[in-house]
Amino acid sequence: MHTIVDARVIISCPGRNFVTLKITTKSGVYGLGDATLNGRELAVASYLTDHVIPCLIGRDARQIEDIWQFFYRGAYWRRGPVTMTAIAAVDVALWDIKAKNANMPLYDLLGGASRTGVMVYGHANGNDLDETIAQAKKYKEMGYKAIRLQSGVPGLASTYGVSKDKLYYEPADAAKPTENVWSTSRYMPTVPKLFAAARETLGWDVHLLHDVHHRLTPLEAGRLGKDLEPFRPFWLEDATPAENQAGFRTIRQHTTTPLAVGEVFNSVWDAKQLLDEQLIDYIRTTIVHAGGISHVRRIAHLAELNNVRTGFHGATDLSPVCMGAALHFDLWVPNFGIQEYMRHTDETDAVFPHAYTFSKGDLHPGTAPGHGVDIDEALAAKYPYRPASLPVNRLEDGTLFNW
Ligand code: CS2
Ligand code: MG
Repeated sequence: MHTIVDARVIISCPGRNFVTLKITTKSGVYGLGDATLNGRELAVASYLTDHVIPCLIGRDARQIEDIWQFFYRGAYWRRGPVTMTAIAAVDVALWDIKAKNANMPLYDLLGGASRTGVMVYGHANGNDLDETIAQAKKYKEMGYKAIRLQSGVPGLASTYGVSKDKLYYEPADAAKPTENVWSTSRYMPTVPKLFAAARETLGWDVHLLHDVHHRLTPLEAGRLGKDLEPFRPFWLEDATPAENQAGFRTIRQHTTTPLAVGEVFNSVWDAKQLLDEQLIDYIRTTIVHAGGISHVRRIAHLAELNNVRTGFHGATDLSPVCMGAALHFDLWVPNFGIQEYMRHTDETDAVFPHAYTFSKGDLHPGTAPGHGVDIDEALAAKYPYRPASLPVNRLEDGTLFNW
């Protein structure tokens, strides 16, 4: 009944590429895991097909932890985004199967609901301050309690987070990396003006967030955090590249603005110093890129010991399968903070029918057994893979910089 008899990788591109792992047991019960790594989808698909699936067939699907350890310790070349995304897909699919066999929603299997709903934040962006504020007003009217603000920068042709289409933002916009131009000195003065205008227009009963997207030095991040303090941001995200975790000590010395980081992390080791030293306030590392529920649960527990809350990544390049599973985790985890919610397109939602719903600024995963997300394989087959890469950034003098 519990023996894994089939495991398949399904690649589909309903507007953007998604990679899904479907594991089926002898009883016919199957589980789904998201294996999408934006711009590196085929690398994960190959890792699963060539190195994981041959070792999965014949195993007992109930042994989630043993299977996790087999693919983590057994890989020898531990960690890394490709490996940990592949392991995550297996892990989430097996948790989906276990919850279906228990005939309970995944959050009940994890320990039950700790809250009535999952507070989410939407993305308001625009080419300039006025456009961004106008979008933010629409999100507030839609009932969002939290809104991320990203605006164009005068003098720069493009910048992170400002989409051509206001609701759906997809940064992987070409087969080969698009080259964007960046200027920190042009950017720095724009964010405090944006937040001042937002507070003026939206008031104080809405959380406001901003994503720096890895583009400042720790000292510059301290400066920006201090400049934003009068406007009480919910968080400043990815203020500086986090390979050098100690760099966050500098930011902490200069500002009380809450800090969020971790969407590019793929294991607890990427965050351990940040958590042990309480250098951040929210950890964004989510289940699709960090080994699945089994590993992110460890990260969340270490965060809990250090007054850090979860703030999972939830961009459109994480599939509805990831969103569905993340919402079950969010509903259960004691140190929940917030969940990012970039709505998927209608064509994506049609490929991935799901039980989660939005109401009054919260998402709820639903009570369907498992994580509540399925895949319409016939429809998925109608959207073939399309090469797509994330952009790169250069400074105005041509220096290759952080995107
Ligand atoms: C962003 C993402 O959602 C976020 O906070 O950082 O849009 C990120 O740029 C993409 O997920 C990269 O694929
Ligand atoms: Mg981000």
